[in-house]
Amino acid sequence: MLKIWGRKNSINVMKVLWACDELGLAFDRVDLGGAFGGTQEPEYLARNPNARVPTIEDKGLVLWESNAIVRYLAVTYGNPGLLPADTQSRWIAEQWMDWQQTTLHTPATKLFWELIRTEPEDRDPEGIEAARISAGEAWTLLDEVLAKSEFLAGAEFSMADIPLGAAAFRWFAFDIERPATPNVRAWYERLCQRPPYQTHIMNPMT
Ligand SMILES: N[C@@H](CCC(=O)N[C@@H](CS)C(=O)NCC(=O)O)C(=O)O
Repeated sequence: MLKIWGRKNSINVMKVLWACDELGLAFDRVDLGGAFGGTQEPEYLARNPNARVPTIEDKGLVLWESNAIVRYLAVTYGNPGLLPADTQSRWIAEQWMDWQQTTLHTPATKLFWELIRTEPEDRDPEGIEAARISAGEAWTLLDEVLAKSEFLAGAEFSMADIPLGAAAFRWFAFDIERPATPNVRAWYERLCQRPPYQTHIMNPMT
């Protein structure tokens, strides 16, 4: 059975759990990382020398990096389901998954750590403001894309929606001013209708 190492309040673990649930895949998950510790244990480092969560093992393959895992699950179990049906949409999906890691991730992570994991008196107001503006610009860019299609890689939900969909829940939950992005909001509300999103993403941030 597919094995997953990682605590379920990690956004990167959430992506994997959401993908599994979309695909109806059974898995065995071990709590690890954060308050659970374990990322520096030799046994874990042998699987994931990057010492982060998530890590999976499936059919003898050990894999880490959340978006790579979502891609693996989509290609292995998600056709049809999470893998876009046509080749061009497949590469558009890949593009948005990379964009989440390279463009949105840094400001989104700054906001999360400052607003959720840092006491108000210890926060970095200038850093929060810079991250808010930077993330707002990224979501505004996405708003133009989502004006033209229901989901990121076209008319159907796909693997592309998972990394950015996980980030969207936090973005709309933060107590901050956001630019108007009606198309992102409508896409997010479509995601909110999906039971796997409700189960794995729509939870209090800790
Ligand atoms: N690029 C990696 C980042 C993984 C990562 O930074 N995971 C965080 C949790 S979201 C982590 O392992 N933090 C240390 C810990 O939980 O102990 C991925 O997408 O999987």
